[in-house]
Amino acid sequence: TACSSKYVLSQMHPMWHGPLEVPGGDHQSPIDIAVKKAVFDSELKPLESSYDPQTCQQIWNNGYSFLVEYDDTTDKNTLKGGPLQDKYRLCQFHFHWGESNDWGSEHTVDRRLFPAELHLVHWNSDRYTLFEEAVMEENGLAVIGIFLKVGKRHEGLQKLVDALPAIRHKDSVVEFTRFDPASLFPSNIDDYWTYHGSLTTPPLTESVTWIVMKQHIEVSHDQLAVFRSLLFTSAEEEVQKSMVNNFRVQQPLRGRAVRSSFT
Ligand code: SG5
Ligand code: ZN
Repeated sequence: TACSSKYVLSQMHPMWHGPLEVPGGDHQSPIDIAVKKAVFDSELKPLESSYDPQTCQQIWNNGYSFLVEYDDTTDKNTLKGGPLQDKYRLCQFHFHWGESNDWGSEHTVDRRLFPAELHLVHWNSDRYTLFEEAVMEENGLAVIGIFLKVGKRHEGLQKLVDALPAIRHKDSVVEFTRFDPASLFPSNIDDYWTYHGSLTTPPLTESVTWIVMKQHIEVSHDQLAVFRSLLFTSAEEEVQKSMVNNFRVQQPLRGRAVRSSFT
């Protein structure tokens, strides 16, 4: 499989605080989506998601981003359809953002950067029993990517924003309940791009079917400012570092196809 490739590359990354040995491959993420080069595929079905807000458990600062985690021991939050052959289970969602509104997303569209990007991470529960197992396998994960643009305040996002001051430092966790991840979807989820890629943080395994929404959501500048008040550092560290620019640099497409569900 793609993730078994053994060669290693060294790269500098804002989040990873220095050069890091990471497994390399030909199917890395994120990428630039060139709209005119994407190939329309009439076989791509609409996505079908079904989420239970009661399964939302906690929110934590893991030193890369903040994650909202769901109980994934049963099939209560599922994603199927779209480009997917199997049923996938939601385990967490998180964001990537910049220090200013001029950049912050991981994917770009015709080289256009967005101030932030939401990732909803799902694992294949038809074929695997644990997230940790799925992470290593082709078709193990499906991640939905949604771009954020600055505009009107987002009502659904505000409950999250209100919880952030409690997890300002790395490794802080608080209970977070009854949150519907679908409240962060754009109104049209039928139009998307899809391609095979990788996680954008270690372990960077090439196990991800990426589904990137064409339509963005709008959030206010003030809401993003609260994201930027989080810290990469733990409470014990002397020099505190703002959690900003927590995105990976773009990776070469290397002949991969990006398909679109729309013309
Ligand atoms: C994996 O990739 C990581 C997440 C990481 C996303 O899902 O999970 C693991 O490696 C656990 C075995 O990290 C964690 O959940 C911390 C334990 O998410 C982040 O680090 C937040 C940025 C990254 O996924 S992504 O490709 O969608 N960006
Ligand atoms: Zn991510």
